[in-house]
Amino acid sequence: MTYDLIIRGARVVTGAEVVECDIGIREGRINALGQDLGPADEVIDATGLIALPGGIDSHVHIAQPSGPGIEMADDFASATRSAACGGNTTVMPFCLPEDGVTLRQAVNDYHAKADGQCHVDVSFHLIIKDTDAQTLGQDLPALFAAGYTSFKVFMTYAGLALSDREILDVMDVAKAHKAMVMVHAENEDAIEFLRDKAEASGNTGPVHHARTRPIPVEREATHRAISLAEIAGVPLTIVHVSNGAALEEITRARRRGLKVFAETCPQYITLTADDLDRAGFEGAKYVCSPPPRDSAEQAAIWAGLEQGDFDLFSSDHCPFRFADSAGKDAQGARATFRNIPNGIPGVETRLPILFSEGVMKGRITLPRFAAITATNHARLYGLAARKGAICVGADADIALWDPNLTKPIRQTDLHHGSDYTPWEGFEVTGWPVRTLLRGQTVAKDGEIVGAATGDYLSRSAPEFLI
Ligand code: DUC
Ligand code: ZN
Ligand code: ZN
Repeated sequence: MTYDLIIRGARVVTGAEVVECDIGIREGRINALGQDLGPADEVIDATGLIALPGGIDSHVHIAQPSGPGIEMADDFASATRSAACGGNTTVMPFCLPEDGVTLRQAVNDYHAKADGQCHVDVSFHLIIKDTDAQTLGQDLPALFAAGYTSFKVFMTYAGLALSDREILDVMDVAKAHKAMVMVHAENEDAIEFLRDKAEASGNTGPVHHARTRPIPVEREATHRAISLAEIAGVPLTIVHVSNGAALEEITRARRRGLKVFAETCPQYITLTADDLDRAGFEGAKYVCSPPPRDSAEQAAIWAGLEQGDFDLFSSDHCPFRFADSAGKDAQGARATFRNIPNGIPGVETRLPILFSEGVMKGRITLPRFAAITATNHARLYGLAARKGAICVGADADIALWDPNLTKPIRQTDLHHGSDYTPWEGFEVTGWPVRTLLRGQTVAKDGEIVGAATGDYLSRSAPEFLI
């Protein structure tokens, strides 16, 4: 039998093992793992490289409505170019309905933005901001059946935050349809109280974004979200966990037997609130929610990563341009942090940062890296078997990594639509040098290759709910 492609000689990360073997690919799928496979139409000599499952970034925001006059820096073309160059083969953005638009219409509009534009595969989570009968009784069930099997609810942001009762009603629908609930856990009333006080005292610079969202704001909401999920009888994922106290709520719930999954992001192991205190308006570049904390909390997050408390490591890519009145320099943003758009770019740097700081520094193993950057994302969001692992039968979504390549992160090397990276100058050892999507090279040596061949992925229920 002739393969379309053989990747020869890499150290291949297959589930719990790392083995030196060939990967035989036919018709876009992994057909064989073994020694001396052949013949093939094409051979990639990957000696000295590491073959990892293509990254799945299950938490990104692309072309999401962001309020009057504000524009996200990425469309689907630029975000997925950036994703591919960063070693990813699937991204999962959120579909947010604008006011007065039904969830179904929002999904249709979002597809129109993505169709034909994507350099990696994509699949949409839904954001539930309306809990009317049409949304919960009709739109959501129909969308679940059509393969949109996860959605996010917010406990913060005026206009987006749901009450506890609303969250319970949404969870009840999730239970009936075996969908995954993702929660943004921060207490809106507490933030509003602290924000009003800060502004009244003239504390209006970017660092006060972090100071008005202290750890108890997140810890309390995490505890409440878990309690609501326990009452409703559903599993849930707490996204972007930033600190040890919130993580403790999760590990405690798990010890009681609850199915609570935890996600963290590069900003919580590498940035601190001091970054929001940089001179002038520079701190705005680091405004995201929850905010980066301090070095003690970074250590707590690392401990969670090392001990296996985190299931998911995502970017929360939410890009705005810095020198732009439609971005971080929005109207009123210099007058008060309240008006600074929330979010930072990171889809291209997520994997290199964790590889360098985690794998190369001996904190996590390669199989653990694969689990929290790809495999678990596929399992928790209904893509298992096809995505997230190098195994026979799966799509040939593979990133080849050079563990000896050292270079700093530079905005000039990145492909996102933002005009800065929060990690400018951050030294990284270990970079993805080639990304293959269903056996086709989509990025090589930091540049995109070929046309936009990404597909839309309809999903099953999360693995543990089937
Ligand atoms: N939450 C996110 O998940 N992303 C960006 C902003 C936010 O609050
Ligand atoms: Zn969030
Ligand atoms: Zn997010």
